[in-house]
Order: sequence, then structure tokens, then C-alpha cells
Amino acid sequence: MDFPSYFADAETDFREALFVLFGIPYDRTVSFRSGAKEAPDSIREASWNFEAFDILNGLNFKDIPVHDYGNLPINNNDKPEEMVKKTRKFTEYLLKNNKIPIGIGGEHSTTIGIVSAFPKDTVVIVFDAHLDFRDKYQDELYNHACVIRRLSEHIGVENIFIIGVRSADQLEFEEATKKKLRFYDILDVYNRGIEGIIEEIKREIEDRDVYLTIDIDVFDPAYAPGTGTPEPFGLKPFDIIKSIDPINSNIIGLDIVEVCPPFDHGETSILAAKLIRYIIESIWLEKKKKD
Ligand SMILES: [Mn+2]
Repeated sequence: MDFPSYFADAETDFREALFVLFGIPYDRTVSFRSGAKEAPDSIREASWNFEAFDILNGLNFKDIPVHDYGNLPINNNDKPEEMVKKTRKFTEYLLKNNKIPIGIGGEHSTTIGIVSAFPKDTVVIVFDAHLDFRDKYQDELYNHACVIRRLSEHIGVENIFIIGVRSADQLEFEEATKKKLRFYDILDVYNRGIEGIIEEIKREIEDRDVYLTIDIDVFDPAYAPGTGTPEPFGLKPFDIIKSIDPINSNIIGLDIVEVCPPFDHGETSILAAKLIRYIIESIWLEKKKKD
């Protein structure tokens, strides 16, 4: 069956929209399995699986002002610096027009482009199995293994919180510890509960703006096998629901990265599409409460 090429129920004009979805079809620097460049289109197709009405919160997605811009004009042969620059420019344009950017990767380095368009005092909450704190990887600064390091140079290491970590290179780990990078590993999540961790972060950030980046590999490969560098002992999808609602009034942007359709049977794209829907709905519900 053929589905429309846009994200399901994202049918608002750019001008009227508050949320703008855009794909960044780029995976040039991935280290283990490539294919993330196919994710934006695969996640859009998966989004047609769902009803417009959400029984959990009583919202109809069609009533939320969401626009799907399509994919950014990025070539997979572009150097990472070029991809980052194009993504930053586009995000700046969205922010100037008071939109909430919703990026669909692509590999995790696409996040650098989006976040660099935000003010330097933005808090970034990261869900990721990996620390991604290497200074360079395969001689590249904008490699997907260096994302958090690059973000820390823009917004400062003190504004970053990483949840779900369970893999790092030893030197990378030591440096992260030395620089006081805040991360909660998977044992913290299971010992304290995801609610406890989010509560602690919320207490510290209060009402500051939060950009959220979700590397799909934070989930257990049982739930999200279609990703570039899968890592066992991961989060459950429901952990994200528990994490988002307490901070939905803070969120000013979001991306979901590292879905890899060639290694998927559809379930990973479905999960990514549902996360995008759920998080948009959660932010929208909170905004409606304030009106
Ligand atoms: Mn990762």
C-alpha cells in the first residue's frame, strides 16, 4: 500500500504550525552499520500505522499544529561540517519564526547542527546508550561518536544530562568523569527508577528551556533492533513516557536519531514515530493548560 510521503496527520501549513518536523538524511560517519540516512522516510511511513486520536490523552493529532517540512537538502557525501552548517541554518530559520524544531535523523551528529542554533544556556537532555564524548573519532570532529563533546563546547558541560549510558571507551569515560559530565548509567536507572532521575534533573533545571535528543539505541535492542550500534541492557519504551511528562513544559526542541532501517523489521521506525507523536502531544497538552 502507498502512503503519503509526509508524517501522518502533520497537515498544518508552515505559517500556522508550532511544531515543524524535518528529516536529516545523513549517515556518512557511522562506524558499525550504515543506513540511518533512510530513517526519516521510514519513520514517516511507519507513522501511518497509528490512529489520529490518542486514547491515552484524548487528543487528536490532527488538531495539533504540526507541519512536515520534508528532508533537508543534504547529500550523504557532504562533509559532516557542511551537514552541520546546513542543519544549523535551517534550525535558526525555524527559531526565528517561533517554531519548535523536531529533527528526524540521520546519525547523531545531526544533533550538533540543531543544538548550535539554540542559545548557549539551553539545557540538553540526552537519551543514549553511549557517552559520545570522544574529542575525535576516525580523525573527524563531527563524527557521531563525538556528539556530546561538541555539544559541551557550545552549551557547556554543566548544561548536559545523559540518561541510559552503558558503553564508553575507557579514556572517553575518564575524561567525561574529569570534566564532570553528568550522566546516569543504566544501573542508576534501574536502581533509582527513571522517575527519581527525572525529578532530580527537574529540581536542578526548574523552568529552564530543554532540548531533548533521543538516540534510539538507548532502548534495549529487543525493542529497537534497527540501529547502527545496538547495546543490550537498555531502556523500555515506557520509560520515555515517565520521563517526558514531568518536563513537557520545558521542552523547546527534539530530535530522534540513529534509526537504521536496513537492520529493522519495522518495529524501530514504529517506536520512533510513536515517540515523536507522544512527545508532541505531551508538549501540546501542557501548552493548552496554560491558555
Ligand atoms: Mn548511541
